[in-house]
Amino acid sequence: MKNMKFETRVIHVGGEPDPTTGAIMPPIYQTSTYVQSSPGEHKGYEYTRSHNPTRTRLEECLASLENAKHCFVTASGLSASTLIMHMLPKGSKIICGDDVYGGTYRLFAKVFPDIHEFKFVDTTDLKNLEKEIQAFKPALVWLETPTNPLLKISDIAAVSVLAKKANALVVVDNTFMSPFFQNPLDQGADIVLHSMTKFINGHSDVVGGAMMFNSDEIREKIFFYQNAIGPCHSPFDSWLVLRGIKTLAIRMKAHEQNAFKISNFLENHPKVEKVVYPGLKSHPQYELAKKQMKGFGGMITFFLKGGINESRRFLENVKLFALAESLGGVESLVDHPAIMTHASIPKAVREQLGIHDNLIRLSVGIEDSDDLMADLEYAFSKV
Ligand code: P1T
Repeated sequence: MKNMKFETRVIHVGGEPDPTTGAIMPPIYQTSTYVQSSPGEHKGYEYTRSHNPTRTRLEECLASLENAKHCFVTASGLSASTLIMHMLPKGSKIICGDDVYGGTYRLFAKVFPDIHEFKFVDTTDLKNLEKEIQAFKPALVWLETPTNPLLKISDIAAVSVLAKKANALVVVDNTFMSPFFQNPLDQGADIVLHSMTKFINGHSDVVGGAMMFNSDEIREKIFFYQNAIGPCHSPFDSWLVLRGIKTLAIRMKAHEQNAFKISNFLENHPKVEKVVYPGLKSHPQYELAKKQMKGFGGMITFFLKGGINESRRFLENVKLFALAESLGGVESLVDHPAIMTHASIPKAVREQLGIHDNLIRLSVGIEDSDDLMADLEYAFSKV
């Protein structure tokens, strides 16, 4: 299948008919353990914390989509990040982009500082990043691109060159683009990470994470920690993702088509101060976005004219856009990062980054774009 297109691989890799019955859909191996014929003699499966055939199918599919040799899926996106942190020797130094998902920030700023040392840096500024790498000597550089929620874009290929010179690994959280729009390993990254909860599953009914990479050494380490710590993905959830992922290509195209229209609508709206969408020419890294991404995705961030009161009025009056944390589902969601997804970042840090009270994040779904814009217009009229 290697030479086949994404649209074919997403349906058929890991989606082969069941060899025993011919069932076209993969069975859910809802089992915790596997019978052995003699101690240590088994068919490659011993216990579901370590391996499960339904999960294996999903891992094969995801590895193929990121052009990777290996993939592990985990209980959540954050548990995938946790395993990467455990893989590093105690006392490692990590440079992390300054604008990341609030839960990632919390994990690095509040959980792991007992074990590693972290520095949050603007990874979009290559000159500054080079200086920081030389001075701090990190073992790993963590990029989220585009970032959550400011949609800042880091140059994966250029950062990978800088990191490699300093013998540092590069991890890219590719959640916002999904493997359909961006493949960081092809651009020099060592590990790509996804919250499968988002676009990969696409139906807001599963929490999960995934990591893809080519190194056998990383595979050994991640497998050890996944098995030793235990954040495994349940067979049923893996099956749901295998079901949801089949439409990833058409969903991403539809998300993007709607996001394009809505970003233009917002850019011309009198109640909007500023819109950030990688597909807009006004995005400061529009040229880089065109170069490293195959599309611009379904996430839009915008700043309302006003402050917290205007944001509340707007958020209380949207109807189709559901006010909820998360993103990447077929249904449109709206989020207020300062109060919701990024509340764990101290206010002073948020303000410095630009996550103000008038910042609103949209996860544009695949409904009809006119209905979505009418919904936003109604909420604007109430502000
Ligand atoms: O929620 P979980 O599956 O553990 O994934 C964490 C995560 C990792 N990386 C990025 C870029 C993310 O956006 C997330 C989760 N984000 C949200 C829940 C949110 O609403 O932004």
